[in-house]
Amino acid sequence: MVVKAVCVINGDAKGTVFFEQEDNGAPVKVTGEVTGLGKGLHGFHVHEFGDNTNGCMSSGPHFNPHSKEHGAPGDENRHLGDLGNIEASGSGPTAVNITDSKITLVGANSIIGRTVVVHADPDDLGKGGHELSKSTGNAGARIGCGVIGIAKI
Ligand SMILES: [Cu+2]
Ligand SMILES: [Zn+2]
Repeated sequence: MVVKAVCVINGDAKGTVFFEQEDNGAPVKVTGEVTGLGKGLHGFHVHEFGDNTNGCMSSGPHFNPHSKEHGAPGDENRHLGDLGNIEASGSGPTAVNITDSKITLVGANSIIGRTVVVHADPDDLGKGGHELSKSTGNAGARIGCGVIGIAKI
């Protein structure tokens, strides 16, 4: 059974992102658009809490139910929420087009009810050598976020 979720991102960066998973265990397709981004790479993550009471800060750290280090989407040792970067061209909306085989929309580790955060800076994917590389990718400020909800099919 196909499961669909949606996230409306608000802040200096705004957008809508859709999530779709064909079956439990299948990869999740993440598609959509974000506006308001400066040219270049911007960290793009699922953070732990679907709590925006104090803006994007209330969403907590990267969603990490398996107690791993921050990494690249293709790494085995990565947070579940590590979706890497999206790249803004500097003109027009930034497309989001990610297929990820670690996140899921079903079961105990579902990302539904958690928060997508878009960052001001590039995610160094754990390899930047900065003190924050292994926790946040040193991706800087949280410039847009939104809670992931169940989508109307
Ligand atoms: Cu983040
Ligand atoms: Zn992470």
